[in-house]
Amino acid sequence: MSADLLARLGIAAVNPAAATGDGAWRAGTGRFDSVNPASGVALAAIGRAGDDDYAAVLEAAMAAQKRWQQVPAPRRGLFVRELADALRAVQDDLATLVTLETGKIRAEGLGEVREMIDIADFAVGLSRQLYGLTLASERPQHRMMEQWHPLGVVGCITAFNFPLAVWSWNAFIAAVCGDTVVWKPSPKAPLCAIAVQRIVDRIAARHGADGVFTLLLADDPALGRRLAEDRRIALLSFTGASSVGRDVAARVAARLGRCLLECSGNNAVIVDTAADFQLAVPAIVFGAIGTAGQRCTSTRRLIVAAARREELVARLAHAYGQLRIGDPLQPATLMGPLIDAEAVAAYSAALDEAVAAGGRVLAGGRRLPGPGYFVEPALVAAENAWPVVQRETFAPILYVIEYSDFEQAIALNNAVPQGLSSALFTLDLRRAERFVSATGSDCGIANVNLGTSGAEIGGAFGGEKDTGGGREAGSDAWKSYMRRQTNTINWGDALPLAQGIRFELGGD
Ligand code: UN1
Repeated sequence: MSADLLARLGIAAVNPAAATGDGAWRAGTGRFDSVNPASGVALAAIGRAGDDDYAAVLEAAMAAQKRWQQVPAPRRGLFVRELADALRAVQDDLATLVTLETGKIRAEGLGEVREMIDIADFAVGLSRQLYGLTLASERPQHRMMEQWHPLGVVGCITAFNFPLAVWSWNAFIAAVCGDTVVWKPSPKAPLCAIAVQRIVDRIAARHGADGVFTLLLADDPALGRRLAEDRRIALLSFTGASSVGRDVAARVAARLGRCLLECSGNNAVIVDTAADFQLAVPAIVFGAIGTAGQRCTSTRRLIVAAARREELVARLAHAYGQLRIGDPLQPATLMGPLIDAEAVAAYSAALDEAVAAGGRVLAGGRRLPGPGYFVEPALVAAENAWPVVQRETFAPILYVIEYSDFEQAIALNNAVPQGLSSALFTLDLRRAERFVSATGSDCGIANVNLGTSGAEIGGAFGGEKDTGGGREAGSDAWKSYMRRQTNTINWGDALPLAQGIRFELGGD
């Protein structure tokens, strides 16, 4: 069944390493495998992009951008609209591929493709709304305005956990903005990228969009570093761990380039004395175990009012005991595997470290027998200051931390290096507003009575501190993909200077 599906999506037993976006593909040098984390078995082999492939892709992206920036934005939107139609037509197959390659459950695979379609629809509308301001000039007979011009070639480095959606947040917005996009997907999810590039290949030529979306596949970090150091990359969008993001940012900064970072989260849910457990319990469980705890928005810390701790832990432990863990393709499964053996080792190491620090495992916490990289989600009584709690471990571990007064809960929420997402459960209006006020949560996302993950595309997505400060997807995140030009037009017959400066040339 999976061989048929792969063939329908244009995936062979051995696949190429790079696509120049005009329907042509390049074999690369060497190979690596894409592995199904639910079975540990290789799905297909992929070529590894080398120097020549890199050169060819960058050249194609540069040349395409020179043309593409001249296409009117609403017409650029038509390309994205047709991609959205094509995605709708294959959403079932594509969702299954997401599940096969990343192990996320089928409902989440479908959600991922839905997220692509949503951002495509958003980008189509945006293609008619790339507006600038007009401003009042201090000089007579002068007009001042801002224009937003295409930026250039955008590099897009994505992680395995959202192998499609995060690319589409960047790529569809960048494309309507007049940029071209070089994609370097995670080596743990290359087949998803190949399947999407095949769809792009079918559609691009009709829209004059050859080379707008290109692809480079490799399993070594050299390729990412190369993109970071390449002056031709006007913007580098990076999604992944803060430790890598820090290195990417330094390399991009050394050439005074721009980057857009979407790095680690360490997201907390606060459960207040006035919380409605009907909402809080399912939201916490989905936040902590959704995508097997491998979202940057996953709930990692539970900050609970002392008076409600016992009841909440009992309800969560009960829910954890009922979870159906297993084959992510089965509709009844709620949690699939971790991505690989390394992720299982990181899960075990984090639990050991928490226990050594004095933590108590309240539920779950065992590795499950293979094949595949399955673990039980864990609930661990912990303290916020422990180094293991301060770190992002990409696994379904939820640290339970107690608080006595609400101000302390906000302080605990903020007392980690990361600042992506946060949530508060309360029916108390004052506390809800306090949480989202300027001195409340310090995160890019702060929700009330819903969980930390599962953001809609319409909002700007990203976070502060070690999360990197970038904003992607909706709202005015498009501005990162364009360059702003300030224009002042003098339509009079005199040359008044700004700031009232008098500068009169002598003579008569
Ligand atoms: C990520 O994990 O990198 O808000 C992105 C969410 C998803 C996106 C997560 N819409 O959980």
